[in-house]
Amino acid sequence: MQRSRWRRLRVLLPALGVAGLGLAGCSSAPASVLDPAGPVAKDELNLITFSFWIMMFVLAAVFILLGMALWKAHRQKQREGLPPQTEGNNRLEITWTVIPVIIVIALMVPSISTTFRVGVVPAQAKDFQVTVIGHQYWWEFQYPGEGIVTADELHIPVGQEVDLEITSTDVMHSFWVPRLGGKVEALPGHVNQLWLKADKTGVYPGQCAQFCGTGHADMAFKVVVDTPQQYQQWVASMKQTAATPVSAQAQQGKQLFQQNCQSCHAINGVSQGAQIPVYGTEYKGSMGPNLTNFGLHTGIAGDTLSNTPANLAQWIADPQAVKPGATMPRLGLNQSQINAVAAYLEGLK
Ligand SMILES: [Cu+2]
Repeated sequence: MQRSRWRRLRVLLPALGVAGLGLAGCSSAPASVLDPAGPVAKDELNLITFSFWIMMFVLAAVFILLGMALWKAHRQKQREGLPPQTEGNNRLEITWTVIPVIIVIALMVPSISTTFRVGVVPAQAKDFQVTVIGHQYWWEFQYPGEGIVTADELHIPVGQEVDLEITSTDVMHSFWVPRLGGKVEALPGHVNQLWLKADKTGVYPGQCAQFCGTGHADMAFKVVVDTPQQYQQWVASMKQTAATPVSAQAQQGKQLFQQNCQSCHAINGVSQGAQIPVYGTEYKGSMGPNLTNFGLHTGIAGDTLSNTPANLAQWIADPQAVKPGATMPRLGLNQSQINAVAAYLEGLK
């Protein structure tokens, strides 16, 4: 009996060790809440850390008491009959009522204060509003102050408080950038607010955190945190009319785009209406991601593929094969036409 117990322990302990090492690896993941890069995420990590140590304390107390009880029972195994029966121990009952109440209050006070603190949008964020719209299965970012629209890559300047007005056009989504903080539902017909600030430049992965349909797992995006100069350059490039393509292949691609794609996708200066995106209004080409400056994007198809001509051609040829559930149809183009569209789009930068 005792030998089989040891055998089980011999399997269990290394398994726990491997699980521990695996969890320790979480902190270096690119989308980890344990590696915050802004004040909201830091505030939230403080709460996570505080709650974690309280729970570790409870876990340790339970295991120590359990160990003591087992040890005591083990030493007394020769005893026959029932142990002394006690009932109505007031001191014990008060202790195991008061201690959990104290623990719950200790968790409740910082939880409520953090929730309210991060919920107050700072005045500076009012100067920088972005409308975030969840779609099955991609994210639209509208900058009403600048009159620009982009998809799946949210550009913000470093050190700037950003006010995100989050909504959805179809089902419930959830906007989440683990390293910058917050996780807010995107609901159709309702606008939720979330503010963020990034302390360091870089690229921060985001993900839809609410199951929204078949393509949910492929509904990723990036927050690109630029220096103020880089951000201004990006804004200027987004406001420009798309350059006329030079190569014959890209020219053919533009024609094919206008024949096959522009009823769903807008490009500044190419499809009418692309320059007047106003929140809450439908404009020509607003069904799918706005493709202005497409060549600058690092990811495509909800950030499932890196943006290369070959990947783009693969995506155009059969969107369902790349991202099951995607609403983009197969256009029935032949390979040379697909390559032409890819060449045209990759040249937009
Ligand atoms: Cu979603």
